[in-house]
Amino acid sequence: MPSKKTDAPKHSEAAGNQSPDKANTNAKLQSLEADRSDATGQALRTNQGVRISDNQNTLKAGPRGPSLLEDFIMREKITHFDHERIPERIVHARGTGAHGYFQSYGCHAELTKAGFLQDPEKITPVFVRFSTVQGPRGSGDTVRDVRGFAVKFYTDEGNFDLVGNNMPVFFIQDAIKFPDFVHAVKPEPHNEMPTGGSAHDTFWDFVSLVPESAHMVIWAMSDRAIPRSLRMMEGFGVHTFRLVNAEGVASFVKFHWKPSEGVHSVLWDEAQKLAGKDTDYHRRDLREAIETGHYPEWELGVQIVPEADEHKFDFDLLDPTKLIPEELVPVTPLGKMVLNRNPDNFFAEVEQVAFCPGHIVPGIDFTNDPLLQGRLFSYTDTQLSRLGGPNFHQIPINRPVAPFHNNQRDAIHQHIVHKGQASYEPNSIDGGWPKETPPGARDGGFESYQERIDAHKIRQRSDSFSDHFSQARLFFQSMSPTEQQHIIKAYSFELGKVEREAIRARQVNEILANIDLKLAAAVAENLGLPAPKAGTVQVKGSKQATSPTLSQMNLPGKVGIKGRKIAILVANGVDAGSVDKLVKALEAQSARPMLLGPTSAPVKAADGKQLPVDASMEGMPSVMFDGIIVPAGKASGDALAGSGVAKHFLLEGYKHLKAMVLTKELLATLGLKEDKGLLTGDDQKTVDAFVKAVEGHRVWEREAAAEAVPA
Ligand code: HDD
Repeated sequence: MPSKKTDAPKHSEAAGNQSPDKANTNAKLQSLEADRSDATGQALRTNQGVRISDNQNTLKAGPRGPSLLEDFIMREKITHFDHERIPERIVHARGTGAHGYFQSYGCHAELTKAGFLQDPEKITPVFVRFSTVQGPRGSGDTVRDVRGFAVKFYTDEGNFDLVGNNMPVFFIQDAIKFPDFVHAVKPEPHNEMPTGGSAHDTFWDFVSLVPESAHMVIWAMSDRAIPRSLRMMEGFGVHTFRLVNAEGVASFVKFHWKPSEGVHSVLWDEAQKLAGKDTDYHRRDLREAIETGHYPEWELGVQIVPEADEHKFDFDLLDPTKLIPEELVPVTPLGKMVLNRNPDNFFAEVEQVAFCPGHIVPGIDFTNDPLLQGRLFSYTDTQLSRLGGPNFHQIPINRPVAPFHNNQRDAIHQHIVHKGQASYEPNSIDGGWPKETPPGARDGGFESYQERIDAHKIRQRSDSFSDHFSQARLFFQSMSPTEQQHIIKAYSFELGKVEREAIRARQVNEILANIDLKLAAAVAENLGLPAPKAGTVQVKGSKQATSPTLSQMNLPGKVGIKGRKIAILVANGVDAGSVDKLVKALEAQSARPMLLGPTSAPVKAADGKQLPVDASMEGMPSVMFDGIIVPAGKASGDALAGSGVAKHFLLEGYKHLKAMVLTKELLATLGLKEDKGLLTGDDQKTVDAFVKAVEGHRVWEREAAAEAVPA
């Protein structure tokens, strides 16, 4: 579909040049194409378009006789089925995605000439895929792992893929180590265990031998690795990129996504339970949030470093194991992204979407970060085996909205019927089309930033990449005491699963001791190892002691309890008025209240009316909720107090530090004490306090008291 007229169009397909008959035929063909994706009202047919009369029985010689080879209908169906699976992603296989849009806050022309960042009126479609890293396609959502955060911007100047993670640094500095790292973290080759996690010998063997991983590993041992929701994660482009303006002036930037719902995590015990009780927890959460109109939003921002300041930091901007503390360079907001449409078909969209950090548009450019440089090769390469050939850009989810004409031809799965005689350039036969566009301020062809390079060809790591512990220390010291305890427990849990004592000891003595001696001592104690007295290297130390924005306790949301799931436990005899009041109050806050009964059957309220429930307490256990309420009603309160399932639900919610409203009687039965987030009553004051507690995500003050409650 050429968009420009040729000088001498020999094979023009512009509608204006077509005969009415041809236009008619084309319209008919297009409507046939549309019919293929929507089967409503359509007859069942073979792939060749033949109507099928019997989809239940193979063609046989008699009702009890052998099947006949000539049954082309059965053969076609089974053959297609036999080839339904494609290779899963080598990493980030488990994921989910959503459509949405990006809108710039204003014109950022001083920074970049990228068209989608010039005009606040412009809506750029996006597709986002979130993922875990280690586990296969069917693995659990809530495992301890890094989360992928990949965004495809379908800009009118071409696709821009920002293929990041929910952590701002990476495990290794050079792409040549990526296969080693991935082999170490993946399930072990002899037994294919564990699925989805890093608590095993090969991972800890590798990271304890590769100190550059220390910073990323401590992020992975923090609560960031067990997010409450994909909606509640920050995203990071990780590498330093360049933005280039129309004058050719470049700035270094780090990309950030800031979620409007804040940065929140589940507790480790919840994460483990959820992995069994709802393997699809994050997938479901995102889908339901969009379905119910609670659209997740992120602000895209950049930390900007002028070219002249490249060497002003005590770390190298090209080192992907380093972040720029936000206190040194604040994040400048550029625009916002809203996810507002679920995919229609998981395979076609989420499974087939193909990201690549090399997909950039004019106004954005790379740096010499050796990890980024290797990624530029790897992603397209992997699609060749995953998606079967070099035409994966023609799959609908990958297709740019910008036109893409060139002289690349043929290859497997070619969907475009290229017209014209010339598939080379220059040509005179097809008027010379398609032609190059000279670089220019706007609408120019892509031009690489003209960085001057004068160097020897060598295999060598820069000295400026050699400090591996300062920022890991900065991270640990920036955590709240609660977060520090979670990190200690995570290292202890993971290393506790490592069978070889030498690996445990190496991690404690040669890595943790260089990060923080208190951290090392606490983990050593939990593993029954002697506490190290000193680190093994001289750590330069960061210029700043703490960076508050690293602690997610300092990253609350801006949208109250929007989209938070609240369980309302009901049983026969519940006060329907109390339930109604609570539901309305929560819906007014854009939360998602759900009624849970002893079974999925409706309960009989005190006024005799039937009250339908959304699920049973067993079907939707407490780990799926952000807050729990027991409404008024003597008989229903007694029923819950007599139910082991209900008591477990409530105690578990208490243990997981959730905001709760109970009746006074239930509070006494469970032997719990009121606290900032454990309330009684159903008046407005109680509801307000409950909402505030949910907004705070967890009642951290309760942590010590909750320790004594059995899991
Ligand atoms: Fe990667 C997938 C993020 C380093 C090679 N990577 C992949 C995805 C994300 C990231 C989010 C999933 C994309 C999707 O949803 O389809 N990767 C990162 C980040 C990195 C990183 C933030 C470091 C800063 N990756 C990295 C290196 C290499 C790769 C150094 C290879 C040299 N990554 C791949 C891959 C994958 C991939 C093998 C697997 C599936 C795919 O690309 O499409 O090519």
